[in-house]
Amino acid sequence: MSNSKIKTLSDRMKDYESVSDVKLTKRTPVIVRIDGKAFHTFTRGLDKPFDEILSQVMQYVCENLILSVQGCKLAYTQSDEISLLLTDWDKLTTDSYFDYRLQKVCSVIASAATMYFNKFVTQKVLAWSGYANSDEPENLDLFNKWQKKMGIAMFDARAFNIPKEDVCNYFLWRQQDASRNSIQSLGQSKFSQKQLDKKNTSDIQDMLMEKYNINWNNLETKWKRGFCVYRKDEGIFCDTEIPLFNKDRDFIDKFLLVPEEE
Ligand SMILES: Nc1nc2c(ncn2[C@@H]2O[C@H](COP(=O)(O)OP(=O)(O)OP(=O)(O)O)[C@@H](O)[C@H]2O)c(=O)[nH]1
Ligand SMILES: [Mg+2]
Repeated sequence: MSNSKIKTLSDRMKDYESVSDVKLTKRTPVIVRIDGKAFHTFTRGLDKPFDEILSQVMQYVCENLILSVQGCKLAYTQSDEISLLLTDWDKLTTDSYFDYRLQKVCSVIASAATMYFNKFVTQKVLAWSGYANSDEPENLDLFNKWQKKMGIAMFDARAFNIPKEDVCNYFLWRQQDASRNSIQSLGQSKFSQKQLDKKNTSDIQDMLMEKYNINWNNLETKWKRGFCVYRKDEGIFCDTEIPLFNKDRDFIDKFLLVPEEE
C-alpha cells in the first residue's frame, strides 16, 4: 500500500462522523418539532389546566425561532411543543438552514428553544422579584411559582421532510392532539382519575356541561387549538384565533407558496 492511501487519524475520525451526517432533502418542506423534556414534572405548581405565563413563554420562543431560523415560515404551538415549518425555495439562490444537516438543525434548534425559554422565564422572575416583598399579591404569587422554574427547562427537537401535500395534515394532526389534550386536561382539573376512567373526549365534554355547566367550546381558541406565530406586515404576528386546519387548508398551505416579488 502506498503512503498516499494511508488514512490519517483525522480522516478516520471524520469517516466515523460522516456516517451519521445525514442531510434533509432540499426543496421539500421540513418540519421541526420541539418538545419540552419531562414537562409533566416541570409544570408542577403551574396553573391547571392552562397556564397563561407558560403560553407567553412559548410565544416568546416561537417569535425568536421565526426570527433566527432561516426559512422558518410558521411556528405552531400547543402544550409544551412547537412545530416549525421550514422552506428553502423563496428564490433560486435561497440557502437551506445549515445546508439541512439533520444533526446540526436538531441540536441548534433544541438549544435555541431552551435558551429563549429559560431567558424569558429569568427576565419575568427578575421583574416580579421587585414586587416580591411589596403589596402586589399577584406578582408575589407569580414570583414564588416561577422562581423554581428558572434555568431548568430542556427541549428536544426532531426534524424531517414531508411532502407539500401533507404539510397541512401534519399541522392538523398536532391540532387534533391539542384539542384532545385540552378536553382531557380540563376534565382532569374537575374530575378524579376514577371518574374519567374509560371516558372519551365527547363523554368528558358532556360531564363538564352536566356537572359544572362548562362548555369546552366557549374556551379561548388558543386553549382549544393552540396558536401560530408567523411573519406579517414586516413584523412578527402571534395569531391566537387560528382556524381548524381541516376547515381552512389555505391557512397552512399559503406558507408553502413562493413569496411575491416586492
Ligand atoms: N399545569 C400545566 N401543565 C401543562 C400545561 N401545558 C402542558 N402541560 C404539561 O406538559 C405535559 C406535556 O406532555 P408530554 O410532552 O407528552 O410529556 P413530558 O412530561 O413533557 O415528557 P417528554 O416530552 O416525553 O419528555 C403535559 O402532561 C402537561 O402535564 C399547562 O398549561 N399547565
Ligand atoms: Mg414534553
